[in-house]
Amino acid sequence: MAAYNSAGEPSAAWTGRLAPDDWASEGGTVTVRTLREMRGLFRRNFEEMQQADLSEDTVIYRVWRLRGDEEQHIPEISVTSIEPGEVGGELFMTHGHRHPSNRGETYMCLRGNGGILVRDRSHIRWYPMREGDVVQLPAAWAHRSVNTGYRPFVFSGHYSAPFTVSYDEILNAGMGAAVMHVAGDLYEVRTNEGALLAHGRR
Ligand code: S6P
Ligand code: ZN
Repeated sequence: MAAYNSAGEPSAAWTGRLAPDDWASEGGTVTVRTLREMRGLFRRNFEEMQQADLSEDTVIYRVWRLRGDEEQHIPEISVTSIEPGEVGGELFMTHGHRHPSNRGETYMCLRGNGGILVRDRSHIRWYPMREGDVVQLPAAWAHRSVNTGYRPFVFSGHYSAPFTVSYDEILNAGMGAAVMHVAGDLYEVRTNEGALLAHGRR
């Protein structure tokens, strides 16, 4: 984005608008992730899910992104909405990724209840979020968001342009922990080795 047009006048700002109830969007792009695209990420294997009658077309989350600009240091903004639900007890979540080494990110919860699972080498942490909570993530931390509630969990993410993240590491090695609905209103965050990291109410 050039700050000035060819006549030397300030150019128009980029604008966008998202209506998160129906995902009507002006500007920006909307990406929909279904269970089909989450193959291999939930603990329960895909064949079991199909037997459990969870359609491959089940929407897990949607992401709206409005571009930023690297040269002008305009950060990108995204809004993600994760549906409520679970797969074999594991609560609906995003794929998860890591950013390039010099780019962290700020998250803010707009609606609902959820949290962010983060991992840096063998350190795994859980940050629960409800409306108004902000979490700032250093670049080295891989992160995945999880809806722990009964309504959509909606949050914004703010990061340097352009959007370039690495998904392979999470696909191959996971986050090292899972957020499970255990009984009633309770959820637990447990490492792959079974240690309890956190628990809370949905
Ligand atoms: C980008 C930011 C979010 C996620 C979005 C979906 O840095 O963290 O916009 O991209 O929540 O998650 P994922 O793991 O599918 O990219
Ligand atoms: Zn991110």
